[in-house]
Amino acid sequence: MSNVLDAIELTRKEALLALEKVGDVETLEKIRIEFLGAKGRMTEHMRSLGSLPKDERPAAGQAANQAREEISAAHRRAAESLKQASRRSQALDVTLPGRKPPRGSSHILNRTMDEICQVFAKLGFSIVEGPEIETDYYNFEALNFPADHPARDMQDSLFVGDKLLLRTHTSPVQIRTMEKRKPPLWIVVPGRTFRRDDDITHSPVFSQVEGLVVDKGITMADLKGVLSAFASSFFSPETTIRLRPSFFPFTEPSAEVDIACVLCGGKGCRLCKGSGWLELLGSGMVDPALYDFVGYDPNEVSGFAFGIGVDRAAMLKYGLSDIRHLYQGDLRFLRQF
Ligand code: FA5
Repeated sequence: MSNVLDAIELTRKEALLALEKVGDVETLEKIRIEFLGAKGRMTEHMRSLGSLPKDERPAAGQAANQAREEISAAHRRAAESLKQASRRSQALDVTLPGRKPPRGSSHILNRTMDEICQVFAKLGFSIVEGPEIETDYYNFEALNFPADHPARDMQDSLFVGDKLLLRTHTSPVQIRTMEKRKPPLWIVVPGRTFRRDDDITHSPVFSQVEGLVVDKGITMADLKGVLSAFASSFFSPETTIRLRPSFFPFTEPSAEVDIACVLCGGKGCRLCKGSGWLELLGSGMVDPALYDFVGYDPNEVSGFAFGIGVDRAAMLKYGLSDIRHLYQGDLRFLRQF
């Protein structure tokens, strides 16, 4: 009797050990055939029960049934864990090409600002920057806007402290640069600017590129020549400009510069409201009063300055109808450029 029970126990142990180690479905199937198959070792044990003496049969039968159930259960567990491992390896298919993380790109406003600066760099201008939080002195006073001067109303300002504000234009960098450097000066100043404005062509945050030239014998013809070269390089070679009289406290005479409408070429259309022209920037000859603030001699030097609205330049170049598209971060809009 103990021989039969020992043999069943040996088969059970060997089967469970083999199932514990199994690493692939082919081996699993071989194990199943060896232990549980029609000619397998457990089937042999069951068959041999009939030849045992009657009184030994129940115990041997019970041991054989129990061993078979245990082996079957271990086989099911091994099959399930192999299935799961294969699913996991499919989820991690190392042969698939990698997923590329989405790549960002330069915002259309930054690109426009770079393009503007590049045009002026080619004309011999160098780039200068200044602070976004500015004093009342540099933003207004030294640019010939005395306290309570009505021209301050043209730039609704955001103050952040006593006589401290978010700069309303890039013109303060004119003064900061002239204080530090002697002529000749040929500079452009790209930067962010802020006003209490908000409609389809005005944003509370916008950008400007300031230009300043101070040298010997500079005239209004130089201003027009430089800005014509800019317009034909930035927009298209056929783009013409016109100067329209205007007023800024820090330039005299002053001019708004318009470009021939980018849509109709000057014939008159919906975009230019029939006039054939689109306003691009403010400009003028540096008011000699500024030279007093920085210690230049107005008999020695003269100059011109301009301030390009970068947002406006981008809107004109790409035909945008609402400035707010530039600040909403909507990828469907941004991906078009
Ligand atoms: C000025 O800011 C002067 N500093 C420009 C200047 C420089 C004149 C040097 C003379 C010499 P103005 O307020 O017109 O000027 O603004 C210049 C340009 O900035 C405008 O033509 C417009 O394109 C842009 N701009 C002004 N306010 C806004 C705004 N809220 N949103 C978007 N663009 C604006």
